[in-house]
Amino acid sequence: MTNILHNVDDATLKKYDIAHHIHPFTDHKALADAGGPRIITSASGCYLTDKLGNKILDGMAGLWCATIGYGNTDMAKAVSDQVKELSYYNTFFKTSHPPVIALSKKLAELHNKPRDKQLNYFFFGSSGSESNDTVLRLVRRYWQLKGKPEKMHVISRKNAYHGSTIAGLSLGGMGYMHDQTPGMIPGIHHVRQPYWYGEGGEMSEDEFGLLCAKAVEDKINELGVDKVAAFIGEPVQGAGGVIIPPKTYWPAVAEICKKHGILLVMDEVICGFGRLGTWFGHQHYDLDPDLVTMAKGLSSGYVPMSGVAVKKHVLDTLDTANDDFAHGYTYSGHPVGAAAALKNLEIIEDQKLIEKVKNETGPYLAKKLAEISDMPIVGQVRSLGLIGAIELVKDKKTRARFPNEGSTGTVCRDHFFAHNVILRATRDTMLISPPLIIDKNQIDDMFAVIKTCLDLTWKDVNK
Ligand code: PXG
Repeated sequence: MTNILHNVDDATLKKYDIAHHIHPFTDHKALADAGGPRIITSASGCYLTDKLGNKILDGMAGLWCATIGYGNTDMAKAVSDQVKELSYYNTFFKTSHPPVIALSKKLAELHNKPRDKQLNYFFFGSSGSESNDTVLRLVRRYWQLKGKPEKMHVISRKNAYHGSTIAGLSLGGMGYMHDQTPGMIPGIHHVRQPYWYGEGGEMSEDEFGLLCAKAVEDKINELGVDKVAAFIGEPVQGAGGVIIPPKTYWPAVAEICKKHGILLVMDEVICGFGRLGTWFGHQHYDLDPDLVTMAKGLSSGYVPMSGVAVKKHVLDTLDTANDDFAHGYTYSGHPVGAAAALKNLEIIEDQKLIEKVKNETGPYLAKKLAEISDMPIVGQVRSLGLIGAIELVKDKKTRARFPNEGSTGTVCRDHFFAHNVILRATRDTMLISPPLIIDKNQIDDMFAVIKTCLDLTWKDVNK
Protein backbone atom coordinates (compact mmCIF):
# COMPACT_ATOMS: atom_id res chain seq x y z
CA MET A 1 0.00 0.00 0.00
CA THR A 2 2.97 2.32 -0.56
CA ASN A 3 0.95 4.44 -2.97
CA ILE A 4 -1.15 5.59 -0.01
CA LEU A 5 1.84 7.46 1.47
CA HIS A 6 1.86 5.42 4.68
CA ASN A 7 5.53 6.03 5.21
CA VAL A 8 5.45 9.75 4.65
CA ASP A 9 5.72 12.03 7.69
CA ASP A 10 3.10 14.49 8.91
CA ALA A 11 4.80 17.63 7.58
CA THR A 12 5.20 16.17 4.08
CA LEU A 13 1.60 14.99 3.99
CA LYS A 14 0.47 18.50 4.95
CA LYS A 15 2.67 19.94 2.23
CA TYR A 16 1.28 17.61 -0.47
CA ASP A 17 -2.24 18.26 0.74
CA ILE A 18 -1.88 22.00 0.41
CA ALA A 19 -0.19 21.57 -2.96
CA HIS A 20 -2.91 19.44 -4.54
CA HIS A 21 -6.09 19.04 -2.52
CA ILE A 22 -9.11 21.36 -2.43
CA HIS A 23 -11.09 20.84 0.78
CA PRO A 24 -14.86 21.29 1.05
CA PHE A 25 -16.11 24.44 2.80
CA THR A 26 -12.55 25.66 3.32
CA ASP A 27 -10.55 28.81 2.76
CA HIS A 28 -7.65 27.12 1.02
CA LYS A 29 -5.27 29.98 1.55
CA ALA A 30 -6.06 30.29 5.24
CA LEU A 31 -5.56 26.55 5.66
CA ALA A 32 -2.20 26.76 3.91
CA ASP A 33 -1.17 29.76 6.03
CA ALA A 34 -2.11 27.83 9.17
CA GLY A 35 0.23 24.99 8.17
CA GLY A 36 -2.24 22.62 6.57
CA PRO A 37 -4.84 20.20 7.86
CA ARG A 38 -4.77 17.70 10.67
CA ILE A 39 -4.02 14.32 9.11
CA ILE A 40 -6.23 11.48 10.32
CA THR A 41 -4.73 8.08 9.71
CA SER A 42 -7.00 5.55 11.39
CA ALA A 43 -10.12 5.19 13.49
CA SER A 44 -11.76 2.65 15.72
CA GLY A 45 -15.04 2.80 17.64
CA CYS A 46 -15.56 6.44 18.70
CA TYR A 47 -11.90 7.43 18.33
CA LEU A 48 -9.77 8.82 15.53
CA THR A 49 -5.99 8.69 15.45
CA ASP A 50 -3.96 11.40 13.76
CA LYS A 51 -0.57 11.16 12.11
CA LEU A 52 1.13 12.44 15.28
CA GLY A 53 -0.41 9.63 17.31
CA ASN A 54 -3.12 11.63 19.11
CA LYS A 55 -6.24 9.67 20.00
CA ILE A 56 -9.27 11.89 19.44
CA LEU A 57 -12.81 11.34 20.72
CA ASP A 58 -15.12 12.06 17.81
CA GLY A 59 -18.11 13.90 19.23
CA MET A 60 -19.47 14.53 15.72
CA ALA A 61 -19.48 10.99 14.26
CA GLY A 62 -17.45 12.27 11.34
CA LEU A 63 -19.96 14.57 9.69
CA TRP A 64 -22.97 13.23 11.63
CA CYS A 65 -22.63 9.89 9.87
CA ALA A 66 -20.42 7.34 11.68
CA THR A 67 -23.41 5.86 13.48
CA ILE A 68 -21.94 2.43 14.26
CA GLY A 69 -18.49 3.90 14.88
CA TYR A 70 -15.32 3.27 12.93
CA GLY A 71 -13.47 0.13 11.91
CA ASN A 72 -16.27 -2.38 12.44
CA THR A 73 -14.87 -5.69 11.20
CA ASP A 74 -18.28 -7.22 10.37
CA MET A 75 -18.83 -4.26 8.11
CA ALA A 76 -15.39 -4.67 6.57
CA LYS A 77 -16.20 -8.27 5.76
CA ALA A 78 -19.62 -7.47 4.30
CA VAL A 79 -18.11 -4.82 2.02
CA SER A 80 -15.23 -7.05 1.00
CA ASP A 81 -17.55 -10.01 0.30
CA GLN A 82 -19.79 -7.83 -1.84
CA VAL A 83 -16.84 -6.45 -3.82
CA LYS A 84 -15.81 -10.02 -4.61
CA GLU A 85 -19.34 -11.14 -5.47
CA LEU A 86 -20.58 -8.19 -7.52
CA SER A 87 -18.50 -5.03 -7.30
CA TYR A 88 -20.75 -3.00 -9.57
CA TYR A 89 -23.66 -3.24 -11.83
CA ASN A 90 -26.20 -0.59 -12.70
CA THR A 91 -29.92 -0.65 -11.97
CA PHE A 92 -30.94 0.98 -15.25
CA PHE A 93 -32.31 -0.93 -18.27
CA LYS A 94 -34.47 -3.51 -16.49
CA THR A 95 -31.73 -4.87 -14.23
CA SER A 96 -31.43 -5.27 -10.48
CA HIS A 97 -29.39 -7.25 -7.97
CA PRO A 98 -29.97 -8.92 -4.60
CA PRO A 99 -28.35 -6.28 -2.32
CA VAL A 100 -30.47 -3.40 -3.60
CA ILE A 101 -33.62 -5.51 -3.52
CA ALA A 102 -32.91 -6.60 0.07
CA LEU A 103 -32.15 -3.03 1.12
CA SER A 104 -35.35 -1.66 -0.41
CA LYS A 105 -37.38 -4.35 1.34
CA LYS A 106 -35.65 -3.65 4.66
CA LEU A 107 -36.14 0.12 4.42
CA ALA A 108 -39.85 -0.40 3.74
CA GLU A 109 -40.06 -2.42 6.95
CA LEU A 110 -38.25 0.26 8.99
CA HIS A 111 -40.19 3.25 7.67
CA ASN A 112 -43.56 1.61 8.19
CA LYS A 113 -43.28 0.82 11.84
CA PRO A 114 -44.95 1.17 14.24
CA ARG A 115 -47.68 2.01 11.72
CA ASP A 116 -48.06 1.65 7.99
CA LYS A 117 -47.22 4.92 6.23
CA GLN A 118 -47.04 3.44 2.75
CA LEU A 119 -43.42 4.53 2.45
CA ASN A 120 -42.79 1.45 0.35
CA TYR A 121 -40.56 2.53 -2.52
CA PHE A 122 -36.92 3.60 -2.60
CA PHE A 123 -34.69 5.42 -5.04
CA PHE A 124 -30.94 5.44 -4.38
CA GLY A 125 -27.95 7.72 -4.82
CA SER A 126 -24.61 8.35 -3.17
CA SER A 127 -25.16 11.51 -1.12
CA GLY A 128 -27.75 13.52 0.72
CA SER A 129 -27.48 16.23 -1.91
CA GLU A 130 -28.36 13.75 -4.65
CA SER A 131 -31.36 12.60 -2.61
CA ASN A 132 -32.63 16.14 -2.34
CA ASP A 133 -32.01 16.77 -6.05
CA THR A 134 -34.09 13.66 -6.69
CA VAL A 135 -36.85 15.00 -4.47
CA LEU A 136 -37.03 18.29 -6.33
CA ARG A 137 -37.40 16.45 -9.62
CA LEU A 138 -39.90 14.00 -8.14
CA VAL A 139 -42.24 16.59 -6.65
CA ARG A 140 -42.26 18.70 -9.81
CA ARG A 141 -42.85 15.64 -11.99
CA TYR A 142 -45.61 14.50 -9.63
CA TRP A 143 -47.64 17.68 -10.10
CA GLN A 144 -46.90 17.74 -13.82
CA LEU A 145 -48.42 14.28 -14.10
CA LYS A 146 -51.38 15.41 -12.01
CA GLY A 147 -52.01 18.00 -14.74
CA LYS A 148 -50.83 20.91 -12.56
CA PRO A 149 -47.37 21.85 -13.87
CA GLU A 150 -47.67 25.33 -12.35
CA LYS A 151 -47.59 23.68 -8.93
CA MET A 152 -43.79 23.73 -8.86
CA HIS A 153 -42.86 25.98 -5.94
CA VAL A 154 -41.20 24.47 -2.91
CA ILE A 155 -41.18 25.98 0.56
CA SER A 156 -38.14 25.42 2.74
CA ARG A 157 -36.69 27.24 5.75
CA LYS A 158 -33.99 29.82 6.31
CA ASN A 159 -30.86 28.23 7.75
CA ALA A 160 -31.90 24.78 6.51
CA TYR A 161 -29.14 22.57 5.08
CA HIS A 162 -30.11 20.31 2.21
CA GLY A 163 -26.79 19.87 0.46
CA SER A 164 -24.26 21.47 -1.80
CA THR A 165 -25.27 20.54 -5.33
CA ILE A 166 -27.25 23.26 -7.05
CA ALA A 167 -30.62 21.81 -6.02
CA GLY A 168 -29.42 21.02 -2.49
CA LEU A 169 -28.03 24.52 -2.23
CA SER A 170 -31.20 26.13 -3.58
CA LEU A 171 -33.41 24.10 -1.26
CA GLY A 172 -31.15 24.93 1.68
CA GLY A 173 -31.55 28.25 3.39
CA MET A 174 -27.96 29.23 4.08
CA GLY A 175 -27.71 32.82 2.89
CA TYR A 176 -23.93 32.93 2.77
CA MET A 177 -23.90 29.89 0.47
CA HIS A 178 -26.47 31.44 -1.86
CA ASP A 179 -24.43 34.64 -1.98
CA GLN A 180 -21.49 32.79 -3.52
CA THR A 181 -23.50 31.34 -6.40
CA PRO A 182 -25.78 33.77 -8.18
CA GLY A 183 -28.71 32.05 -9.86
CA MET A 184 -30.50 29.70 -7.52
CA ILE A 185 -33.07 27.28 -8.95
CA PRO A 186 -36.27 29.29 -9.34
CA GLY A 187 -39.41 28.54 -7.34
CA ILE A 188 -37.83 27.79 -3.95
CA HIS A 189 -38.83 29.95 -0.99
CA HIS A 190 -37.53 30.11 2.55
CA VAL A 191 -39.64 30.85 5.59
CA ARG A 192 -38.52 31.41 9.16
CA GLN A 193 -36.99 28.56 11.13
CA PRO A 194 -38.38 27.32 14.48
CA TYR A 195 -35.35 28.52 16.43
CA TRP A 196 -36.89 29.50 19.73
CA TYR A 197 -33.72 30.33 21.68
CA GLY A 198 -32.40 32.57 18.91
CA GLU A 199 -35.59 34.13 17.59
CA GLY A 200 -38.42 33.41 20.01
CA GLY A 201 -38.00 36.54 22.12
CA GLU A 202 -40.52 36.68 24.94
CA MET A 203 -42.85 34.09 23.42
CA SER A 204 -43.37 30.68 24.99
CA GLU A 205 -41.87 27.82 22.99
CA ASP A 206 -45.32 26.54 22.12
CA GLU A 207 -46.52 29.90 20.86
CA PHE A 208 -43.37 30.37 18.84
CA GLY A 209 -43.72 26.92 17.26
CA LEU A 210 -47.20 27.85 16.06
CA LEU A 211 -45.99 31.22 14.77
CA CYS A 212 -43.29 29.49 12.69
CA ALA A 213 -45.81 26.98 11.35
CA LYS A 214 -48.08 29.87 10.41
CA ALA A 215 -45.21 31.29 8.35
CA VAL A 216 -45.51 28.18 6.16
CA GLU A 217 -49.24 28.75 5.68
CA ASP A 218 -48.73 32.45 5.02
CA LYS A 219 -46.23 31.59 2.29
CA ILE A 220 -48.65 29.09 0.74
CA ASN A 221 -51.33 31.77 0.68
CA GLU A 222 -48.95 34.36 -0.72
CA LEU A 223 -47.83 32.09 -3.57
CA GLY A 224 -51.28 30.59 -4.10
CA VAL A 225 -52.02 27.01 -3.17
CA ASP A 226 -52.21 25.99 -6.83
CA LYS A 227 -48.56 27.00 -7.19
CA VAL A 228 -47.07 25.12 -4.24
CA ALA A 229 -45.74 21.59 -4.73
CA ALA A 230 -44.08 20.72 -1.43
CA PHE A 231 -42.64 21.73 1.89
CA ILE A 232 -39.23 20.35 2.89
CA GLY A 233 -37.66 20.32 6.33
CA GLU A 234 -35.19 18.51 8.55
CA PRO A 235 -37.01 17.07 11.59
CA VAL A 236 -34.25 18.71 13.67
CA GLN A 237 -31.99 21.13 11.76
CA GLY A 238 -28.47 19.78 12.09
CA ALA A 239 -25.82 21.91 10.39
CA GLY A 240 -27.92 25.02 11.07
CA GLY A 241 -27.22 24.58 14.79
CA VAL A 242 -29.18 21.59 16.11
CA ILE A 243 -32.45 23.46 16.09
CA ILE A 244 -35.00 21.30 17.87
CA PRO A 245 -38.40 22.75 17.05
CA PRO A 246 -40.96 23.49 19.74
CA LYS A 247 -43.31 20.54 20.11
CA THR A 248 -46.19 22.49 18.56
CA TYR A 249 -44.30 23.03 15.29
CA TRP A 250 -44.34 19.79 13.34
CA PRO A 251 -47.96 18.78 14.05
CA ALA A 252 -49.07 22.23 12.88
CA VAL A 253 -46.88 22.16 9.74
CA ALA A 254 -48.09 18.66 8.87
CA GLU A 255 -51.69 19.76 9.31
CA ILE A 256 -51.14 22.78 7.05
CA CYS A 257 -49.59 20.61 4.33
CA LYS A 258 -52.45 18.16 4.58
CA LYS A 259 -55.10 20.87 4.54
CA HIS A 260 -53.65 22.45 1.39
CA GLY A 261 -52.73 19.19 -0.34
CA ILE A 262 -49.00 19.95 -0.38
CA LEU A 263 -46.39 17.20 -0.34
CA LEU A 264 -44.45 16.92 2.90
CA VAL A 265 -40.77 16.08 2.43
CA MET A 266 -38.63 15.23 5.43
CA ASP A 267 -34.88 15.46 5.07
CA GLU A 268 -33.69 12.73 7.42
CA VAL A 269 -30.07 12.82 6.27
CA ILE A 270 -28.96 13.58 9.84
CA CYS A 271 -31.97 12.50 11.91
CA GLY A 272 -32.48 9.11 10.25
CA PHE A 273 -31.17 5.83 11.60
CA GLY A 274 -31.43 6.41 15.31
CA ARG A 275 -30.02 9.86 15.99
CA LEU A 276 -33.23 10.99 17.75
CA GLY A 277 -33.85 7.64 19.48
CA THR A 278 -36.21 6.39 16.77
CA TRP A 279 -35.37 4.97 13.35
CA PHE A 280 -36.55 8.19 11.75
CA GLY A 281 -37.53 11.68 12.85
CA HIS A 282 -40.95 11.18 11.28
CA GLN A 283 -41.52 8.48 13.86
CA HIS A 284 -40.40 10.68 16.74
CA TYR A 285 -42.81 13.42 15.64
CA ASP A 286 -45.43 10.92 14.41
CA LEU A 287 -45.63 12.50 10.94
CA ASP A 288 -46.78 11.11 7.63
CA PRO A 289 -44.30 12.40 5.01
CA ASP A 290 -44.78 11.79 1.30
CA LEU A 291 -41.04 11.65 0.65
CA VAL A 292 -38.08 11.09 2.98
CA THR A 293 -34.43 11.67 2.11
CA MET A 294 -31.68 9.60 3.74
CA ALA A 295 -27.89 9.34 3.60
CA LYS A 296 -25.13 9.44 6.26
CA GLY A 297 -26.36 6.94 8.90
CA LEU A 298 -27.79 4.72 6.16
CA SER A 299 -24.30 3.27 5.68
CA SER A 300 -22.55 4.89 8.65
CA GLY A 301 -20.25 6.47 6.08
CA TYR A 302 -18.42 3.23 5.24
CA VAL A 303 -19.47 3.52 1.62
CA PRO A 304 -21.30 6.54 0.16
CA MET A 305 -24.98 5.65 0.01
CA SER A 306 -28.22 7.59 0.03
CA GLY A 307 -31.87 7.11 -0.72
CA VAL A 308 -35.33 8.61 -1.03
CA ALA A 309 -38.38 6.92 0.44
CA VAL A 310 -41.39 7.44 -1.79
CA LYS A 311 -44.96 7.00 -0.66
CA LYS A 312 -47.26 4.77 -2.64
CA HIS A 313 -49.50 7.54 -4.00
CA VAL A 314 -46.44 9.36 -5.37
CA LEU A 315 -45.23 6.27 -7.20
CA ASP A 316 -48.78 5.55 -8.38
CA THR A 317 -48.76 9.01 -9.94
CA LEU A 318 -45.40 8.39 -11.66
CA ASP A 319 -46.92 5.16 -12.96
CA THR A 320 -49.58 7.11 -14.84
CA ALA A 321 -46.90 8.61 -17.12
CA ASN A 322 -46.46 5.58 -19.36
CA ASP A 323 -42.93 6.87 -19.71
CA ASP A 324 -39.55 6.67 -17.98
CA PHE A 325 -38.90 8.98 -15.05
CA ALA A 326 -35.76 10.29 -16.73
CA HIS A 327 -33.59 10.56 -13.65
CA GLY A 328 -30.81 8.41 -12.24
CA TYR A 329 -27.17 8.16 -11.33
CA THR A 330 -24.47 5.72 -12.41
CA TYR A 331 -24.28 4.61 -8.80
CA SER A 332 -28.02 4.47 -8.03
CA GLY A 333 -28.45 1.34 -5.96
CA HIS A 334 -24.72 0.53 -5.96
CA PRO A 335 -24.35 -3.09 -4.79
CA VAL A 336 -21.47 -2.36 -2.42
CA GLY A 337 -23.31 0.64 -0.96
CA ALA A 338 -26.44 -1.46 -0.58
CA ALA A 339 -24.54 -4.32 1.09
CA ALA A 340 -22.87 -1.84 3.46
CA ALA A 341 -26.23 -0.27 4.31
CA LEU A 342 -27.79 -3.67 4.97
CA LYS A 343 -24.95 -4.70 7.28
CA ASN A 344 -25.12 -1.32 8.99
CA LEU A 345 -28.85 -1.72 9.66
CA GLU A 346 -28.21 -5.22 10.98
CA ILE A 347 -25.55 -3.90 13.35
CA ILE A 348 -27.86 -1.11 14.56
CA GLU A 349 -30.50 -3.75 15.30
CA ASP A 350 -28.15 -6.34 16.85
CA GLN A 351 -26.53 -3.80 19.13
CA LYS A 352 -29.94 -2.30 19.96
CA LEU A 353 -28.48 1.13 19.28
CA ILE A 354 -31.83 2.85 18.88
CA GLU A 355 -33.13 1.56 22.20
CA LYS A 356 -29.80 2.54 23.75
CA VAL A 357 -30.10 6.12 22.48
CA LYS A 358 -33.71 6.39 23.56
CA ASN A 359 -33.41 4.89 27.02
CA GLU A 360 -29.82 5.25 28.07
CA THR A 361 -27.33 7.49 26.25
CA GLY A 362 -29.84 10.10 25.04
CA PRO A 363 -31.17 10.81 28.55
CA TYR A 364 -27.60 10.67 29.84
CA LEU A 365 -26.45 13.28 27.34
CA ALA A 366 -29.38 15.49 28.43
CA LYS A 367 -28.34 15.08 32.07
CA LYS A 368 -24.72 15.95 31.37
CA LEU A 369 -25.78 18.99 29.38
CA ALA A 370 -28.03 20.12 32.24
CA GLU A 371 -25.02 19.90 34.57
CA ILE A 372 -23.10 22.50 32.56
CA SER A 373 -26.05 24.82 32.02
CA ASP A 374 -25.07 27.00 35.00
CA MET A 375 -21.71 27.93 33.51
CA PRO A 376 -21.54 31.65 32.72
CA ILE A 377 -20.84 31.15 29.02
CA VAL A 378 -23.73 28.74 28.49
CA GLY A 379 -26.91 30.43 27.31
CA GLN A 380 -28.91 27.29 26.64
CA VAL A 381 -28.38 23.56 26.28
CA ARG A 382 -30.70 21.32 24.32
CA SER A 383 -30.71 17.78 23.02
CA LEU A 384 -32.90 15.07 21.58
CA GLY A 385 -31.53 11.55 21.53
CA LEU A 386 -27.84 11.85 20.66
CA ILE A 387 -27.89 15.25 19.03
CA GLY A 388 -27.26 18.29 21.17
CA ALA A 389 -26.22 21.92 21.30
CA ILE A 390 -24.60 24.37 23.69
CA GLU A 391 -25.31 28.04 22.98
CA LEU A 392 -22.38 30.25 23.93
CA VAL A 393 -23.39 33.73 25.07
CA LYS A 394 -21.86 36.80 26.58
CA ASP A 395 -24.80 37.36 28.90
CA LYS A 396 -26.99 34.50 30.06
CA LYS A 397 -29.86 36.71 31.15
CA THR A 398 -30.25 38.83 28.04
CA ARG A 399 -29.03 36.09 25.64
CA ALA A 400 -26.62 38.68 24.26
CA ARG A 401 -24.11 37.15 21.86
CA PHE A 402 -20.40 37.81 21.68
CA PRO A 403 -19.22 40.44 19.22
CA ASN A 404 -18.18 39.18 15.82
CA GLU A 405 -20.56 36.23 15.86
CA GLY A 406 -18.89 32.93 15.07
CA SER A 407 -15.46 33.85 16.35
CA THR A 408 -16.13 32.52 19.87
CA GLY A 409 -17.43 29.25 18.46
CA THR A 410 -14.19 28.91 16.52
CA VAL A 411 -12.07 29.66 19.61
CA CYS A 412 -14.03 27.06 21.54
CA ARG A 413 -13.79 24.48 18.75
CA ASP A 414 -10.02 24.97 18.62
CA HIS A 415 -9.80 24.31 22.37
CA PHE A 416 -11.67 21.04 21.86
CA PHE A 417 -9.31 20.13 19.04
CA ALA A 418 -6.33 20.81 21.29
CA HIS A 419 -7.90 18.56 23.94
CA ASN A 420 -8.50 15.77 21.43
CA VAL A 421 -12.27 16.00 21.32
CA ILE A 422 -14.12 16.94 18.16
CA LEU A 423 -17.23 19.07 18.43
CA ARG A 424 -18.50 21.31 15.68
CA ALA A 425 -19.36 25.00 15.91
CA THR A 426 -22.20 26.67 14.04
CA ARG A 427 -21.72 30.36 14.66
CA ASP A 428 -21.35 30.44 18.48
CA THR A 429 -23.22 27.22 19.13
CA MET A 430 -21.30 24.04 19.88
CA LEU A 431 -22.85 20.92 18.40
CA ILE A 432 -22.65 17.33 19.62
CA SER A 433 -23.54 14.29 17.55
CA PRO A 434 -21.38 11.32 18.55
CA PRO A 435 -21.48 7.80 17.10
CA LEU A 436 -24.49 5.96 18.51
CA ILE A 437 -22.19 3.31 19.98
CA ILE A 438 -20.80 5.83 22.49
CA ASP A 439 -21.18 4.71 26.10
CA LYS A 440 -21.71 6.62 29.33
CA ASN A 441 -18.04 6.56 30.30
CA GLN A 442 -17.09 8.07 26.98
CA ILE A 443 -19.79 10.71 27.42
CA ASP A 444 -18.25 11.46 30.84
CA ASP A 445 -14.82 11.82 29.23
CA MET A 446 -16.27 14.14 26.62
CA PHE A 447 -17.94 16.32 29.24
CA ALA A 448 -14.78 16.60 31.34
CA VAL A 449 -13.17 18.17 28.27
CA ILE A 450 -16.27 20.22 27.48
CA LYS A 451 -16.15 21.84 30.92
CA THR A 452 -12.45 22.61 30.63
CA CYS A 453 -12.83 24.06 27.14
CA LEU A 454 -15.85 26.19 28.01
CA ASP A 455 -13.85 27.62 30.92
CA LEU A 456 -10.90 28.31 28.66
CA THR A 457 -13.14 29.97 26.08
CA TRP A 458 -14.79 32.14 28.76
CA LYS A 459 -11.34 33.24 29.91
CA ASP A 460 -10.26 33.99 26.34
CA VAL A 461 -13.24 36.12 25.55
CA ASN A 462 -12.96 38.07 28.82
CA LYS A 463 -9.28 38.83 28.39
N1 PXG B 1 -29.43 17.14 4.15
C1 PXG B 1 -28.99 17.33 5.40
C2 PXG B 1 -29.98 17.51 6.50
C3 PXG B 1 -27.62 17.33 5.67
O1 PXG B 1 -27.19 17.52 6.91
C4 PXG B 1 -27.23 16.95 3.31
C5 PXG B 1 -28.59 16.95 3.12
C6 PXG B 1 -26.34 16.75 2.14
O2 PXG B 1 -25.71 15.52 2.21
P1 PXG B 1 -24.34 15.26 1.40
O3 PXG B 1 -24.14 13.78 1.58
O4 PXG B 1 -24.57 15.62 0.01
O5 PXG B 1 -23.29 16.11 2.07
C7 PXG B 1 -26.72 17.12 4.60
C8 PXG B 1 -25.24 17.12 4.81
C9 PXG B 1 -21.66 20.21 8.72
C10 PXG B 1 -21.98 19.43 7.51
O6 PXG B 1 -20.60 20.85 8.73
C11 PXG B 1 -23.24 18.88 7.34
C12 PXG B 1 -23.53 18.18 6.17
C13 PXG B 1 -22.56 18.00 5.21
C14 PXG B 1 -21.29 18.54 5.39
C15 PXG B 1 -20.99 19.27 6.53
O7 PXG B 1 -22.43 20.18 9.68
N2 PXG B 1 -24.80 17.68 6.01
